[in-house]
Amino acid sequence: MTLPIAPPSLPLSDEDPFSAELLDEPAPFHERLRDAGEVVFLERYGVYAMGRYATVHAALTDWQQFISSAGVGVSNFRKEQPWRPPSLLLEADPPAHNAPRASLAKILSPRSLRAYVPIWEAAAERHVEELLADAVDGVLEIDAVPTITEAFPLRVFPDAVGLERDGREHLLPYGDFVFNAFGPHNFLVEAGSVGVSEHAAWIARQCERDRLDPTGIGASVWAAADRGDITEQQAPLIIRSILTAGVDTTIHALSAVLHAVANAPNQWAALRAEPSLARRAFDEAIRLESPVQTFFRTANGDVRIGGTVVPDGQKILMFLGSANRDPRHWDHPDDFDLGRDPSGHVGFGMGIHQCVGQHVARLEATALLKALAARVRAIEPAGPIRRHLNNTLHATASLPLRLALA
Ligand code: OVM
Repeated sequence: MTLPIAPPSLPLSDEDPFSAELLDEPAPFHERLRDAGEVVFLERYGVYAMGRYATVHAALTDWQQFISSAGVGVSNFRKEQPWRPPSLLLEADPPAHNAPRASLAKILSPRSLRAYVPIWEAAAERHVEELLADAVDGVLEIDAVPTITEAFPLRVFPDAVGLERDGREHLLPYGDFVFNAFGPHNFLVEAGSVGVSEHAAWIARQCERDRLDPTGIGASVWAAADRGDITEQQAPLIIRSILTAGVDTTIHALSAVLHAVANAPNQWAALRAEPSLARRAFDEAIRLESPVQTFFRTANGDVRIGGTVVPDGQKILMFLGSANRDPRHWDHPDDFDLGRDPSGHVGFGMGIHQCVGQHVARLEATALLKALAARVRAIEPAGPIRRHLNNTLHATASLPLRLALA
């Protein structure tokens, strides 16, 4: 394969952001990337990259020049076949993007989700109560990943979508594979390939009308097809997006917020004193940890970014995680600070593709944080966090915590 050659004058980097080392600890690389320039050429992959807030934000909000329909991974749909039918949301531009987006945005709007608020709040309270029942002398040591950050979303989300019980264990590995597959065909894609066709087949079956509980979110996508908002061919692919993008992301975001409060005890105290800060805590943790680290766009025509021209068809890697800690935009960017307004972070993206499921994620997170704040006086690390490597996600394999009961 011949890779594009960078134009002279462009800053170059021979680092591999998809190596185990940089995926495990991306922050030092992000700083080098931001300092190298507005746009940097990654020689290993023959792609352009940006790590500064201003350029990442500008590209995300310019869907005409930074298109998604050629794929948002490193491989270019203009030249290669995608490994699965492209997403109608993530991998589409207007006008094709419009109807699926508008339809799903309505289904996942705060207003439509209101019915789930009391259900998820009660589920969070029960979840925390059951967990804390194992405390000894008012203290509980846990790995928060299996017991909270995976367990709670898996307790509420698949039921809300209306999935059958059997086979739900496919959800996490399927999502993990999709997020790996946006990156290069490296050791992570290789390892994840085992079983992916079974995961994908199960996911595809759950998108069928007859499989879905008639009261759930999946059924409301089919109802949109019945109204003519979307076509019957579009409905299953939109449900596939919900199942792909709605599980791993939320889980790793919940790990991010628990990791953040465990390492900032005064911020946990502030949240306990003012539980309405739960929403801000979640967004500040998304800013700080950026569970979705990167997405690509493709230059539509020769695209000028500051002093650089990215030629038509070239891939541009946007480092959301780097933009979210750019000191050119954020004060003390590496601190978890509930005193700041984190809005404008690009952890959910920005512009027409900004996360359509963000209200679902916020609802899960605030229900859980409020339930914990009511019962847990202090949270501290009980061992080092262990990362789960993924080409796109900043993910957590293990998060040992010590909880002191209120
Ligand atoms: C989709 C999809 C998959 C992965 C991520 C995502 C963050 C969307 O299938 O639409 O958005």
